[in-house]
Amino acid sequence: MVFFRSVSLLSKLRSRAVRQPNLSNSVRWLQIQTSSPDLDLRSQLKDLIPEQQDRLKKLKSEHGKVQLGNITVDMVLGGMRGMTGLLWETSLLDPDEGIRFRGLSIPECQKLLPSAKPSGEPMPEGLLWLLLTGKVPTKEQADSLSQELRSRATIPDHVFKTIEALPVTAHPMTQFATGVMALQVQSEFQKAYEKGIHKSKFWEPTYEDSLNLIAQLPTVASYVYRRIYKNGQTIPMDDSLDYGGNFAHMLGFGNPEMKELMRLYVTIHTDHEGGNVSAHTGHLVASALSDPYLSFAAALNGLAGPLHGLANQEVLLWIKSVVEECGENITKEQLKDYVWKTLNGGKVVPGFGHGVLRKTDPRYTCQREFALKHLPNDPLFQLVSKLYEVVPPILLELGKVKNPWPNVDAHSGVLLNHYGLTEARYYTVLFGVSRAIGICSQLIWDRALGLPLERPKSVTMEWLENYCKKAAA
Ligand code: NMX
Ligand code: MLT
Repeated sequence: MVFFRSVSLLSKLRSRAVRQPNLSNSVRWLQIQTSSPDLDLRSQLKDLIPEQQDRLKKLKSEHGKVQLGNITVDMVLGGMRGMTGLLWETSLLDPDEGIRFRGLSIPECQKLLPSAKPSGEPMPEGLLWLLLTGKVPTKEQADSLSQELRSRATIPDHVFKTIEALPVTAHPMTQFATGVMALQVQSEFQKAYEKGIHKSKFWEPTYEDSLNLIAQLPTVASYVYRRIYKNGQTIPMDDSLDYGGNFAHMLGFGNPEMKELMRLYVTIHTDHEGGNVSAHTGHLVASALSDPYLSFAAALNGLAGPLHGLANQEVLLWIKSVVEECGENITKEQLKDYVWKTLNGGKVVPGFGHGVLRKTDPRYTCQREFALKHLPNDPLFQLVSKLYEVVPPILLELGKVKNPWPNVDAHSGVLLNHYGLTEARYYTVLFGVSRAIGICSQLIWDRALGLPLERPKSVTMEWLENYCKKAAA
């Protein structure tokens, strides 16, 4: 408990530090103090679990009957929007401010999490440590986790053979999810369950599966990329590189800026509280005690939908179609016409809108800052900037769109495209590798806290009509 408080204290100090720059040194000091020197993530977690179990027990016994709001018919018919119904410890989304990972905003993570190079982008390993423990790791802890993930990354040969059984033309997400299903045969949780493991120990094989899965995903994902786009010529892992750097390397990108982009990309895509389609699906499937591979494969299938993760593919394809039709130096008037043509064709403008956010996604903003720093003259980046001005007023004019502002997917493609990763159909796989870090972190806590089977009540239209008639009488 004390560690979770440290993070919120750290967060408060950070916001004070923004107002009082002379405090920033003490924040740096606090960051070092919040982490004990233990380099073993699993043993840190083991220490934290009993106090979090007690916390949940207390919450249930003291406040279990407190109401969290009213459920309306609109919510039932409207995809459960605004209905609080899930426990998700690793991150929380504020509609105006955006995501906080264990209390830390994206700019705070960029300042506080360890980086692979001085003043560089945060390492995804650092974020994994933060999501799991609520503590900001030291550089030594992040490096130790990098090393551990590399040691877990060997892939059984049958996984590649299973992917090879699919036509090379199969969508990259289909190939990737198939690879994850093939990895499932090594599940420690499944083996332990078959042997009759006591439920108080469920989190332990879940931890093993989760770390193995997170470690192995970049290799599987790179295999899919190199299979489809680079004649199957794979690139082995580099033992000197961290998680994000290695992923860029195995995909075939040696540029140090691309490695930095990959670290940032993976970090910001990891987690977005629990209600988004992929996280919710993973959590739901895992609630049946399906192991992390089964649960994450299900999550990936949700991520592959165009209203969710596939939107990053859709954005770049849409931008490229704009350029094809109107050229790179398109005027704002031409752009407006193109947006209206898309809407009048019964399609959404990809990369804009959100189920929860009501302001520009901070994940968009930090990618824009990356672009302003590294590729300000890239023509597609300039087009994305123009879209920021043109699209929101048009969506507002429609009168029904609740959030006209850009989301994470509006920006990611042009950055990847700039460094040579031009194959838009592949983009959702990158999102998928990243999302495993958030979903698996929460899944370990699901098991540690003994969260129950998820099973909400459904009703028919007739039931609702009768209920409303009775309520009105
Ligand atoms: N373009 C056109 N219409 C839109 C858009 C958009 N970008 N965003 C919302 N609308 C429409 C929406 O389709 C709905 O229309 P209808 O009543 O005719 O069905 C209406 O506006 C109200 O929708 P909202 O309540 O504003 O949004 P909702 O919570 O239902 O959906 C999204 C959220 C993200 C699915 C929606 O904004 C969208 O389709 N955006 C484009 C796709 C996209 O970028 N998805 C990625 C989201 C982030 N991610 O990575 O998952
Ligand atoms: C996500 O990152 O999962 C998306 O922004 C969608 C969401 O939060 O609903």
